[in-house]
Amino acid sequence: MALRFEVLGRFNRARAAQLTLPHFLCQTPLFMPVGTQGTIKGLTTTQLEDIGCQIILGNTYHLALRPTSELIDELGGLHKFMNWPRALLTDSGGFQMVSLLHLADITEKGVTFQSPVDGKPMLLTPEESIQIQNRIGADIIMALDDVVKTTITGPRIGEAMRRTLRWIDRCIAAHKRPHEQNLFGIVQGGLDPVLRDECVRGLVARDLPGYAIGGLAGGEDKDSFWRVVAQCTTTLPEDKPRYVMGVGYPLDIVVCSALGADMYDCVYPTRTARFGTALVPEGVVKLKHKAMADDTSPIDPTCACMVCKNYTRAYIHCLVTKDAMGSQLLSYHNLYYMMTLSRDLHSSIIQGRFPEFVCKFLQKMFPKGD
Ligand code: PRF
Ligand code: ZN
Repeated sequence: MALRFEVLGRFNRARAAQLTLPHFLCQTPLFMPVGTQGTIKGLTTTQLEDIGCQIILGNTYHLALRPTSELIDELGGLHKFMNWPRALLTDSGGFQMVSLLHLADITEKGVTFQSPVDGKPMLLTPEESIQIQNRIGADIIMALDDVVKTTITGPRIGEAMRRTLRWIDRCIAAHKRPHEQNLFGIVQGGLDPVLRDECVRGLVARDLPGYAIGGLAGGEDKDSFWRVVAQCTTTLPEDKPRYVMGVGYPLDIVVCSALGADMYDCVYPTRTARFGTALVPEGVVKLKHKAMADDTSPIDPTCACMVCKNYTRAYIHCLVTKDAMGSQLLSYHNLYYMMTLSRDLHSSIIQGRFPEFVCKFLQKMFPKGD
């Protein structure tokens, strides 16, 4: 195991912890921005450090195609290649292929897909995913899982969960750097509590350094989503980190943290920035809206970020569809907002004022009369 997870404080099921990874000492709950191609679009790694990002996510599938994992390995690993001194996590690639390439096909061997480079069929096996992730060198690597949408029903859900459990053994056997990189298992099983329970027990028996809750945030209703998170967090071990994959709406992060989850990732804050949307305590501000054209206030007057200290809504409105700087400034602010949210969750849990924090958060987001 290449991590330490120390719970520093609790409030009911919520926990605040210190997660010590090979490249960084992280405070949880934490949000991980997604840097698909070895970059968080439009931001330098120095800016990411300024914002307070502790760990960022890269995708095995994208990095394996370009620049290739062999080249990253040769050049000294992804940390060095992208000049990021802090922690990194790579996702295994299966989910990205299934969600991006609708032609992907899953068999017991692995995930087959058509290469976007030359159209030839390619196969990503659990062994290959781990080998690629070992070359990339992230602090946390993810097992290859069989992901199905939570909105489908029937025997495919159980099949995918059982395959995910069979693949975890192939991933563990293929993992060559357990002292430098932490392999997390992924709980699947759709919305079925019996399948989720079987998957949790199967993964916990493998005594992995951390566990992810997968297969969510794919169009299911909030009640079902939160119920699965609640079930998994109550059955996963207390002394290991719990990561809810693909979750990034601020409200979901607050709810999942109250339910005992520790880590999150999502493209939402940076993707929505590129569409001209800023995250604020009241919800969102759409900078493209014509009302912004002569608004001389900052995006969020209560935000202490570089963008809110220096630029007006009017200026960002003017840039937003015309110059890359518009989405860069919005991405900066949105990630600052996510880091502030993570820190506030951590400190409010430690200081015993988590309920007050949640009340204030909800009152701002849903003011009376709305
Ligand atoms: N599995 C993997 N990556 C993911 C997910 C998953 O279930 C999700 C949730 N839909 C986001 N990213 N490997
Ligand atoms: Zn700001």
